[in-house]
Amino acid sequence: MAPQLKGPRSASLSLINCMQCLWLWIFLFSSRICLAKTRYFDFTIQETDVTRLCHTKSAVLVNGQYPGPASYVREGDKVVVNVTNLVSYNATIHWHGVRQLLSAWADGPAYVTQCPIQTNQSYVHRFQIVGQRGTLFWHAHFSWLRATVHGAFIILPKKKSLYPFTKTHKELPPLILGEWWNANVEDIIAQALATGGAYNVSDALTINGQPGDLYNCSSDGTFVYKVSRGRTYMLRVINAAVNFQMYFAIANHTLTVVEADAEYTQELITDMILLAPGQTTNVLFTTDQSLGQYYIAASVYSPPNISLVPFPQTPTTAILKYKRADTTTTQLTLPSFPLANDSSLLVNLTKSLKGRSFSEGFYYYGCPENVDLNVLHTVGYALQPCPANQVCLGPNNTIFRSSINNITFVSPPDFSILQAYYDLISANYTTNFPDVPLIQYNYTAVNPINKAALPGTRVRVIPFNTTVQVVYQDTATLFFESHPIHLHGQSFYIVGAGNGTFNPDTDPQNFNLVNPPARNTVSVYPGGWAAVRFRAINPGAWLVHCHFDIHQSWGMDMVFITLNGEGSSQTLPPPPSDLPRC
Ligand SMILES: [Cu+2]
Repeated sequence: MAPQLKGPRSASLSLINCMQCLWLWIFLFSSRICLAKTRYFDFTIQETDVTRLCHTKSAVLVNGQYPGPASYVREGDKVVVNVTNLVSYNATIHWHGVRQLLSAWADGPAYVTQCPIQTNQSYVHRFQIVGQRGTLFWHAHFSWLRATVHGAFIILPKKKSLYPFTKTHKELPPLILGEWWNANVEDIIAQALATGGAYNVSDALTINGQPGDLYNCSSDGTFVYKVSRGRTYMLRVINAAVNFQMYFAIANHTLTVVEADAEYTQELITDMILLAPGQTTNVLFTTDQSLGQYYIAASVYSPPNISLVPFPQTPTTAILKYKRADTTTTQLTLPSFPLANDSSLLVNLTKSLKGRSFSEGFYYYGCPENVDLNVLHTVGYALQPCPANQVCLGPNNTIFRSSINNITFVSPPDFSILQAYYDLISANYTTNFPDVPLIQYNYTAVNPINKAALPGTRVRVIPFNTTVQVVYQDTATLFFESHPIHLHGQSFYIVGAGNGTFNPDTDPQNFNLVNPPARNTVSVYPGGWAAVRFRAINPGAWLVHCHFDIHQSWGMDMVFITLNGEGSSQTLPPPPSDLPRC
């Protein structure tokens, strides 16, 4: 029989019990802290000399590293990043794909959620990783600084939570695709915008900042992945290139896709993957070949004729090196890539990539079955007339622009859209972003006459919890292109894609509402369309833009403002006191 405690003895024991409670409480509290840590990072944006292709230039880097430092956090963690800008350019850092739930102020696109961090200024980004895990990256979100200001951002799953795929022997260091210019990249975009013409294409594609063996003066730096034979590895592939989608493959090795844009997918076996700038893909592969060395390589996918959109034609390479391989005799071979303008891999992968079942709890919300707001956004090139007494280098003395629904985006100069919205200052944007193109025509017909776009800073305001469907429709205004459209603040489900002009009566019948992949960036078929759905549950101002920087610079951007819901869990908190001001 359990002792019954009474009287004074009981009281003294209660006191002891209370002390134990206190210790227990301290223990539980500290273990909670252990589970959800705060991760601190210091990013210093500075100029550092970098040599590639026998050419040394002063590049804008974070902490002197190219690519920048890989940041590892865990699902549930709080993240604190102090970014200090020591270069002469304005700068911001964007946490690409991080949902920034109730922390829109930390998202980073210049003049959308914050003014840029000016020279010798700092900004402490504070946000929490809520309900997501996987491979993402951070990059500058001002002008074209992200060409060299980028790095992996890896969210590990919660401790003791397993990956929903076969256990691998090891995770390899992340692999980042990029582009290298011998010239100063800020001069490249400044010149393009000043002349209205095309920009100077990059001098090399890169893997982890290195062009690889096929480029001049580069083989010494080629990145090497060392592996053991007979093992399965996971590789996190990130496309941080500025203006090009890329095919990616490992010679003689089959890839199994298990995650895209930090969302688990059903396993998809393929020889080759395709990544647009802004997209990430985790692949598994088994080292089942004979002891040797194999090229890991990437090559441009670009649908337009190369005379219209020139691109670097030499693949970038790294090396997969089996331990104990004889490196003196093995001849490395390249994977065989499709033609640069062959869209069949894009179509095949888009059709075959499936998300994992929502019931597994990996998803923040399931794919909306019903849509409150259904919009059509055309994406395409545009031409503006040349100002009087000026020479413009676009076709027939015009200025190259690009647009969404005939609006070519203009950044507000004075303060960010989110600040203006929060402070109820409406002067720097208007809320009349159209839900259908201003000019409706046969979007994919040959050479349509509509090449015009109205400059404007227009947003679309959506009430909290709205389910939104956007159909992105490519246009033939100049020529077809596969635009990678990126949504900030949340992922969307890619429910459909097709060639030609979207048919609102018949195409939705073929939508996948059962297991669509969730992504933050969708590659629209050239001369076709892509349909995405999301639920607006994150209050803030969320930029949508083409992740080709040249198209973003030319105005292929718009902003969704998601209104607050009810209560503090659905309301954007006030801006941090150190939010950069213009
Ligand atoms: Cu584009």
